[in-house]
Amino acid sequence: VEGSVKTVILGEIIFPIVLLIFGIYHGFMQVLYRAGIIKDMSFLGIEYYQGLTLHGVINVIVFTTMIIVAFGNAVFLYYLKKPLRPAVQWVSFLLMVVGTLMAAWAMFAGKANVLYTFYYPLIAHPAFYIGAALLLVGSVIPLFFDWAPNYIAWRKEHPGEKVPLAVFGMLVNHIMWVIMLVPVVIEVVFQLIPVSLGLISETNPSLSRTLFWAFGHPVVYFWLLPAYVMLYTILPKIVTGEGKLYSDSAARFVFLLFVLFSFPVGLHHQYTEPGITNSYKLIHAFFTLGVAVPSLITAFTVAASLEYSIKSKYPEVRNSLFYWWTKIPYISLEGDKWLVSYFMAGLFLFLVGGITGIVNASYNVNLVVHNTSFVPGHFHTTVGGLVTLSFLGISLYMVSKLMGKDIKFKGLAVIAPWLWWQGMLIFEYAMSVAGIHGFPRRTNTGISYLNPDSPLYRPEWVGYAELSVFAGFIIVLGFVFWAISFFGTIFSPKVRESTIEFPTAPALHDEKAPALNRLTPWFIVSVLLFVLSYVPAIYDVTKRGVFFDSPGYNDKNPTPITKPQSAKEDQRNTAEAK
Ligand code: HAS
Ligand code: HEM
Repeated sequence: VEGSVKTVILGEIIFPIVLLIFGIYHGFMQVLYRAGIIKDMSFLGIEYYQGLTLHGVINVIVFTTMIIVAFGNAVFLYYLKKPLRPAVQWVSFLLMVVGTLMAAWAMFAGKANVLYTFYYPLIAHPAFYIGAALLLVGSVIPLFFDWAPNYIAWRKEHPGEKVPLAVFGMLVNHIMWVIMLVPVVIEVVFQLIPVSLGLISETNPSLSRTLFWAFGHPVVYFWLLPAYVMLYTILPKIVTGEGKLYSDSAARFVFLLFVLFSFPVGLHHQYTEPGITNSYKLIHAFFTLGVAVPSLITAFTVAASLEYSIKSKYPEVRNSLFYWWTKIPYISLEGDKWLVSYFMAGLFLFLVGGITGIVNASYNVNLVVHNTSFVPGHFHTTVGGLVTLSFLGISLYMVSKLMGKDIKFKGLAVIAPWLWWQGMLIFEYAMSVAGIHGFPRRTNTGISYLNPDSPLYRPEWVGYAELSVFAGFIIVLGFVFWAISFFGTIFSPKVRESTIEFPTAPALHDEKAPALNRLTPWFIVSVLLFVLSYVPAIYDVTKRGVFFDSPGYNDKNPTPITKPQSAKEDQRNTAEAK
């Protein structure tokens, strides 16, 4: 790979990773605030909710989106062997960078303390929303102008052949991305930007939350599926050097099940909201349990691929039930095996993330854990676990290939994911157990519940908060090890031609399954399910029951920052009466 497309892909990796340093820093600040080690509303000029917003937005909106686009570009380039268009790539990259910088300005200037979920009635500076919109627009451009045309051309040239699995997964994922953006774009364009610009003074917060979560849960699968692509294509190969994926059809079926079940689930974030009828929430609860199924199939297929590959290479463990686990190269410097550490550490974390996800999803059990630290415990082992580890691993891999450099400080790069795994596991334990005992999320507990001088003091939470500081320290250490290897590699001399290639496992079972290669029917059913599952909820929050518009608020003051409509109307009525 040469020329400007290479520069763009490298930019899509290095730019968000530089920002991730701030993102991780603010994660560490969070544990310090919550344990009362920082007993203040701000630190070094950054306020508590400002830091929490920076942490969430950088880590799960900017970092994930840009790495997914970079990985997608590399996947399409390598597997389809068709060039990407430099103009398309530059427009996409620059939109993402400019958008991110606009949103970053608003956040750093303290004008967007609205958290990464940014739904109403919290309201930010317009630069935050417009910046986020540019980032999202930039991220879909490669799909329309590079990936889809190349995919169509490839299919014409290879009639009857299956498109490579990695391309299939990334394509499905990005089409899902475009669909899930629809509700959040409606929210941003018709509710948030108009209020933020002062064009309207009130809007409906229940509607805003419902539109946000119609995007906010599917988006977790947008983060997850690229990691699954790596688990299906790369991991089985590198675990022994000549391993195989257990079943190609199972992998494709998994991606298609996500197409069906990722959308009708958002109400599981709103179980506690009185404005939506319970039975619709229950329907979303059932679909949520349904969306766990493709992950259970993945657990089976990945484990079967590992078992098959290890047992083929080491006949001495062929008859063992569990002993073959010991042959997995958890820590190995040989060839590409260092990447195994990232995937295995991620998988072990995801097992916990899956269990806690099912706890969250179980309607009545959710009432115990909702809005407690149980929830951040859950998602630091999903998006902060498997997803981040896979993305860190693949970023290091792609940078070394694209720049033609050897991986430097490989020893640190191999230990890093295990430190991350250990830290996140402890963090998850501390947050989840404390959460079951009521420890709240999104709260500066150091100046309230964990402050012995406060009437709110809850000593039973102190130990868990302190344990999460210890965990945070281990995770940060893991990140530093990774960063030394990453930047060491970038600044080392070039030793070979720049290229992009991915180790790819052939499939053991590779049947032709035409139904799994036609995307359109799956997406039609998916959109229908999405719309049908949301019609009653949207009706509830706009037309039925208790619904009303509200003025906007910021995080500092419980008084409205936009003028209430009713006051304006009152004035007009009074004026008319006069
Ligand atoms: Fe979640 C809240 C339910 C998956 C992220 N989730 C969140 C939030 C985030 C998030 C960010 O139902 C917080 C939003 C906020 O700020 O309020 N989640 C689920 C369920 C799943 C799930 C049922 N979540 C994810 C993934 C995420 C993510 C993936 C990011 C990438 N989540 C919820 C619910 C809430 C929620 C409620 C709202 C809570 C509330 O009250 O606010 C499922 O998709 C999980 C399925 C996963 C599995 C695990 C399979 C295991 C595998 C590993 C196998 C290991 C192997 C190793 C093979 C069933 C694949 C073998 C090793 C050998 C040696 C052999
Ligand atoms: C929130 C710690 C890394 C995503 C938090 C919170 C803490 C924390 C303590 C606040 C919980 C609350 O009060 O609700 C850390 C530490 C990290 C780390 C110590 C590593 C050193 C990550 C990573 C990701 C991530 C890698 C994702 C890629 C999030 C998100 C939130 C969050 C989305 C929610 C923000 C919100 O509620 O608005 N983190 N985190 N974190 N973290 Fe992390």
